[in-house]
Amino acid sequence: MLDINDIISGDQNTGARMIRLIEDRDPSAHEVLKAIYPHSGRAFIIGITGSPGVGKSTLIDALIAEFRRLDKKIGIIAVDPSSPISGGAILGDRLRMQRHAADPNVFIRSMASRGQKGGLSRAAKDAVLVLDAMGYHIIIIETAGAGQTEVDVAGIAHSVGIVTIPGTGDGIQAIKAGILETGDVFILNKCDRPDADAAEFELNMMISMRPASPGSWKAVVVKTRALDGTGVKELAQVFLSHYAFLNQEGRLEKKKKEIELRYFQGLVTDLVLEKTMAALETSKAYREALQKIELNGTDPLSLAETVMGGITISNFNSP
Ligand SMILES: Nc1nc2c(ncn2[C@@H]2O[C@H](COP(=O)(O)OP(=O)(O)OP(=O)(O)O)[C@@H](O)[C@H]2O)c(=O)[nH]1
Ligand SMILES: [Mg+2]
Repeated sequence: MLDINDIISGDQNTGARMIRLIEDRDPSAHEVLKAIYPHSGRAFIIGITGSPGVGKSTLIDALIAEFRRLDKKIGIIAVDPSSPISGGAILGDRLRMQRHAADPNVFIRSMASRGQKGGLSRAAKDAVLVLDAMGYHIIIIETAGAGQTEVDVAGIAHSVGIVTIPGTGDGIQAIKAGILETGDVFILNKCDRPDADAAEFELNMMISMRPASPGSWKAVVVKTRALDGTGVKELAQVFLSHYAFLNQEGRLEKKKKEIELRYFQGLVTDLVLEKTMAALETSKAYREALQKIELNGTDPLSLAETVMGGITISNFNSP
């Protein structure tokens, strides 16, 4: 097992090893997570989501620089990235990339969806816990908002930024209704493109149609050009003002409790599945059922009910 003190003291090699264990669903990860849990809960967690290619990684790269200027330690989890964070590599801007890479107060990891039983959301949440315990002030999770392994970023982050771009295709129409509801900050990136003002107008319209309760956060639209950093300073400030807003009237505590509840439910679901399957796979009834399917094609629906004993599948539909 990893030495939890190395995680708490912020050792990046140990942090990276731990995230690999989480990715691999290594059983020892669970014990480490338990041990570091009391050291977590201090970070501000930002989710950045949006269709592939809208510029999330480039934006995050610029945001890192902005938050570093405010002397924040920054941790990044990129979930299932198709392109790397640190525009550096893409831009050929080596200086910029090296600045972040050499900065001991910045930690960037990506996570892939390979072999994830409990889903990538659970793995991302586990990884956030690690970065939190490592002492990062701000943790940013990048997820692609359109894809099969979609991560429920609103179920993990305190503040959700949704990135869109002007024009058709990957534009505003691409925001799914469910995602629109969860956005706290709407980032209109690539505003060097034509139609930025029209897109901003449209976004504001959509936001104004969301049902708002009194005292709730009013979503903000921020126009950016991640490539040259235009608007990124303002974007950082908007996230920080959302954080200040959450810190009033117990809002952050309430949100954290909701996130913990969802985490707990996910953990229980995973454990029920794991333990039930482990128990079943060694049971006689299960082995017999497998043979029956192989031998004479008994209907799998009745067999599933049989192996589960008294529990019939229709029970799952009862209130
Ligand atoms: N014109 C323009 N291009 C940009 C801007 N921001 C990012 N890009 C470019 O858009 C492309 C995609 O950027 P990424 O940062 O990789 O986008 P992403 O959303 O992280 O993409 P995935 O991780 O693949 O979902 C790159 O070629 C960037 O250089 C911008 O403000 N204006
Ligand atoms: Mg990316």
